Amino acid sequence: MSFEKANEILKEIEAAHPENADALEQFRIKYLGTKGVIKDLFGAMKNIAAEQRKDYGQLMNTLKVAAEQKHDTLKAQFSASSQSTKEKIDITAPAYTLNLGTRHPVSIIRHKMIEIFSRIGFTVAEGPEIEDDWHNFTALNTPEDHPARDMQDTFFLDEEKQRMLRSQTSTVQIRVMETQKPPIRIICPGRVYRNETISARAHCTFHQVEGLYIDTDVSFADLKQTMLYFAQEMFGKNVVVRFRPSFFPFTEPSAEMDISCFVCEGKGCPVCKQSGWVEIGGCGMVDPAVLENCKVDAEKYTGFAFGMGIERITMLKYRINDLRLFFENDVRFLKQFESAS
Ligand code: 2NM
Repeated sequence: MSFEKANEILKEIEAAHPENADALEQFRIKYLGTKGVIKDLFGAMKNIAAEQRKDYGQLMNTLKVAAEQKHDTLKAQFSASSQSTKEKIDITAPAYTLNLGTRHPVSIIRHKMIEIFSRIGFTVAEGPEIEDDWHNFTALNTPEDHPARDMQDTFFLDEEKQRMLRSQTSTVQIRVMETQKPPIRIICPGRVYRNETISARAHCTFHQVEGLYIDTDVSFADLKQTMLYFAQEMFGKNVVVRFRPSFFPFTEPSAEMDISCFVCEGKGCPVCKQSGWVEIGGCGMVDPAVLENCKVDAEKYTGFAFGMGIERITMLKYRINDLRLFFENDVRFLKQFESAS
């Protein structure tokens, strides 16, 4: 090995023109490979006279850098051009089919409920799913020893029971009453959470639409007429409603709402379990204590509220007999409700 030899190789590198990726790889192996020319030249360093070693070393570096630069530049060029040639688009190929999904039955009924209530002046209000004790319990007049405050019923997020997954969407109504002045006419659709054993009729998460109407002179008659309007729009003009006395901490008086069975028109069938009536939700006049908790003047204003489970309404409407079908996401079930558009 000598300076002449090294200079010759430098010229060779500068003159080389690998024309494709394969040739470039040959170039790399020849000059830069572990058994390549440059490695050889470095190995010969020990045979160079001591006083020339520095110059020789510099020449070696020039060589190495020249080979590497040529390699890197060409490699970038080849890979850029190979992509543009490989990815030619066949414009005659048939288009991919877009597999559109269908709306979930619970969503269809949620939309229908919103549509019905919006026709009589209710707007949609939404709020957080992670709530605090005030909005989920205390403002709603729920006593300290109420079973809903039990770990068995509510998913608490801390030991102190200060944060929880909301167990009803009335939490949203508290927020609206706290921040807006009456008249208030809202529905609150949304997901709620309860610590239930999963079965054909119960799940740890489901959806509700709760309604709230607050103004001067709102009466139980307004509540009854509103629910009748909803029931007939949803289930048919022949349906009537029935109210049974009940109890909720946040309403007084409170009632359970039934509709006459829209399947058998009250004669008795499996849907109404031969009773002629099916339960669709709960309701009542908002307790003055709840109004005062939200700084609404209970001397001046009254209001009604109601709550319905969307899954329950959906099951009635489509005659679905097992709640778990809603959460299994089996397309054979889901695609029966709305055609893809
Ligand atoms: C129900 C039944 C009865 C209700 C009460 C309130 C509020 F915030 F005004 F106090 N919101 N929703 C209510 C009343 C909910 O669900 C079965």
